[in-house]
Amino acid sequence: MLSLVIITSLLAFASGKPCDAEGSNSELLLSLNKNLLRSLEGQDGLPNPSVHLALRLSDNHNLAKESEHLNKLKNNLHNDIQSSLTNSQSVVGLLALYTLALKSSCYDLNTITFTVSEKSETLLTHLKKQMEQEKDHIAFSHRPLTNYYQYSLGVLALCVSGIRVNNHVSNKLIKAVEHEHFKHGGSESIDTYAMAGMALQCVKEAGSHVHNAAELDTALSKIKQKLLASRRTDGHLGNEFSTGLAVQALLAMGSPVAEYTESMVAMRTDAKRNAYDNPMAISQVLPALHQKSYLTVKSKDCLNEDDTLVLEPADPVVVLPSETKMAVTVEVVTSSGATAVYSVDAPKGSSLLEALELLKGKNVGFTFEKESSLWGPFLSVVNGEQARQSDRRYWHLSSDGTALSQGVGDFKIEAAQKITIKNTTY
Ligand code: B12
Repeated sequence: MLSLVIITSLLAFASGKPCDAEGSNSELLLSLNKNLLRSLEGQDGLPNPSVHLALRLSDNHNLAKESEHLNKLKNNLHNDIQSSLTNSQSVVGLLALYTLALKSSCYDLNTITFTVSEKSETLLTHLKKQMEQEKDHIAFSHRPLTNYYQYSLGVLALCVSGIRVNNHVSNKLIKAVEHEHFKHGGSESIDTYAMAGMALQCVKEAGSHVHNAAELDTALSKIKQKLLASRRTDGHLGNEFSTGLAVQALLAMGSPVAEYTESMVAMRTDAKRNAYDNPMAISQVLPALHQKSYLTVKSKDCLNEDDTLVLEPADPVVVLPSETKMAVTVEVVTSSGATAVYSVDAPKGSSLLEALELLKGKNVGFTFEKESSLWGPFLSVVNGEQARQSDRRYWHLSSDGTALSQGVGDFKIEAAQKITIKNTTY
């Protein structure tokens, strides 16, 4: 027995990975995997295709729960997309995530159809058509109808499904990389560079982009350079929430391990301090921690899969509002520049959403509305003024002058502060 322990320790030492570190990493992966699986249970609203994709890219599975979720996607998400298509809305990102989710479950994509104007066509045909519309919109106004993140998702989903991506469509993405058009609010969108990287890497590997092979390579090198240049001293690429996608892109591009080791460590540290409690955040980080990218969906065969992931019954957690109150000043800046200032005392640890609800309840003139999205509640109307996607405007959130990296549902009030909600163009 003793000799076995010594041999195991020696082997671990020789491979440079101490046993307990490796053990605790796989425990961490398992716990993130379980959290993601558990998120399916309390899910109100639409089933999340990004969560499905991440569950399917994991090493451990609960095949019954995954197949139940697949059915929900095929019903509820399908119906939602159907009504958007009927209303001629651009839903290229959702169509792409739905495609990736189905493909990750090895589902026959040709059997999925939508009917518009009494004509039934497959999911992939609709995705192709929406990408054409997005491309035409870029040609006309230099930006997609949605955004370049969704445009990249569209290219990626078509490509991993074995569809030859129209050269004009991929060229628009290549040009956007060249002209650095990937912005999130005022700063560079590392998430978008990452998604574009995976999409263009897939196009390169498909070998269909022969005419502009050199331009494609230049775009890929530029993306890689952008991702690496975004590395912070703590190892994150961009911020906590873009690191998962950025590492996925580096993996897809075949980067050497040394280029993403620090970022892996940063993500594990985040996971240990429960920074990823939003299922959407876990869904983008978990594949990277499994050393996989969305590109691996292409070769997924769904054979001989593990089926050992079980959820222990969760202890009911009752969170009582804290007795300690934090003074929050809320400043609203409308599109005309008019400013209104309010104050509210919010329990320490409450979400910004809860604080805003308290403020609304004080009947001092502050009102707001939210829309649901895959990331949670998105603030859409404040004091009766809507910041609309169609006008390229949104309500930007900041605390004491620093942009929030989370939305109203996730950001917690831990200290007294001034929250600014500003109607901003993008
Ligand atoms: C594009 C984008 C935007 C655009 C969306 C409009 C558009 N048409 O382009 C704009 C610039 C408006 C935006 C705003 C914000 N964003 Co943003 N956004 C993205 C990005 C790059 C892609 C989203 C997307 O299209 N997904 C694909 C589609 C299929 O999914 P979807 O859920 O249907 O998409 C919609 C929602 O995601 C929503 N949305 C966009 N951002 C956010 C942020 C939050 C918190 C919520 C709830 C919803 C939301 O807009 C999308 C389009 O309609 C993601 C990157 C990522 N990794 O996901 C960041 C991302 C989601 N955004 C983020 C943040 C922090 C914000 C802001 C809170 C920034 C701020 N300080 O104000 C605000 C939202 C404030 C509010 N009003 O509630 C973070 C969220 C992290 C987190 N833990 O919650 C991300 C992950 C970027 C990052 N790495 O930091 N965003």
